[in-house]
Amino acid sequence: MAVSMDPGISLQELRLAARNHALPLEALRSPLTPIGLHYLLIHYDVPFVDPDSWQLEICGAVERPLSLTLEDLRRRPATDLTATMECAGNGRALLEPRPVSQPWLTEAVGTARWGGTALAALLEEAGPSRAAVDVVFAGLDRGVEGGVEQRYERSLPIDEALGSESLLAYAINGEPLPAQHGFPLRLVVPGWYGMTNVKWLTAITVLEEPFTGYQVTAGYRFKRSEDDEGRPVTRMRPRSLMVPPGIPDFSTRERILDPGPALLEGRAWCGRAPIERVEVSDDDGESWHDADVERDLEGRWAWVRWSYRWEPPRDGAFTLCCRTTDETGETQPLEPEWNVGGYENNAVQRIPVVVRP
Ligand SMILES: Nc1nc2c(c(=O)[nH]1)N[C@H]1C(S)=C(S)[C@@H](COP(=O)(O)O)O[C@H]1N2
Ligand SMILES: [Mo]
Repeated sequence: MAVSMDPGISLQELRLAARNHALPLEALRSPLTPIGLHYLLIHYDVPFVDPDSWQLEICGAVERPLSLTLEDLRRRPATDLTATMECAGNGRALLEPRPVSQPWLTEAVGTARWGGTALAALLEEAGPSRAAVDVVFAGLDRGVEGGVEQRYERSLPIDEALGSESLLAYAINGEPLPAQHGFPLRLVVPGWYGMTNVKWLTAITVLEEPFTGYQVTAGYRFKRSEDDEGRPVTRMRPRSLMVPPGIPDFSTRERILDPGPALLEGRAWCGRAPIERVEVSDDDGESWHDADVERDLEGRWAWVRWSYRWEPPRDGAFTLCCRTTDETGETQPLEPEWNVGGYENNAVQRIPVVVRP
């Protein structure tokens, strides 16, 4: 059996890829991603948490530090938030040269209905200092990254923490959070790339100076070269994906279609501005045709569904593509912008298909 694999993919990357799985693209048909099909990204190990002794600390530059049990959090006003989450490294393995890290192709994304309590209300109760700058969210998981031993920590600017619909989530799609998604509590910041949504949350610390932790000053920066200081990676760029049509060849994943019209469909999302349009191409991005866009989930932060009835003009090979444009006019590029960490690659997805005679 001929297996063609990029010879550059290392065992190290394969080990990461085997732990952290992507969304099978056929699951784009489902408005909410079934829990087991939502993508996963875990930098270190999934921590084992005893829910009876677990507590959330809210501390630092606050008037009233708080210690909350899971019961305390569950007794607070509950809200739901439907949000599409995408890993900032999605598309990394398609960059050349390939940054060595979790080798995502295009499908590190999922949409969930998160259940929990509002972050802003809880922070207001703790009373952040007027001089507050950043809020740091710490997970229970520890590891070494870039030579630095750390627990997983990310910060949000105080205005973002107080002004957004961010949620402290203890439920996903109506179920308690499973271990891999952050049991017992995770942060959900709608519109931001995945790394901001800290899992296994244990402490929220308000700072009066900018946070300088690894995951903000070293990790998750868009840098053109190693010496470039770069800029922080924040909100999701516009992106669309297509359910690969037809049937796949097992080993090459090439798609085989019967002659006649085919329904092309998929999803589009953006964390910066609402989706304006989705277009489809059957000639590798030479010409584009508008798809129908349908909002089948509630709220601003969920992906939209798109569909397009494609009439193959002949039999043979085609490269199908889709691209979306947000309300500010930002559209997906045909080629990615290379950067050191392999972040924010929202280049259009290309799906080679063969229409049989
Ligand atoms: N504590 C902690 N939180 C974390 C991570 C982690 O490794 N540890 N990974 C982050 C990254 S990079 C992403 S993309 C999302 C993935 O969330 P999911 O696995 O629930 O899809 O979680 C984020 N939160
Ligand atoms: Mo990520």
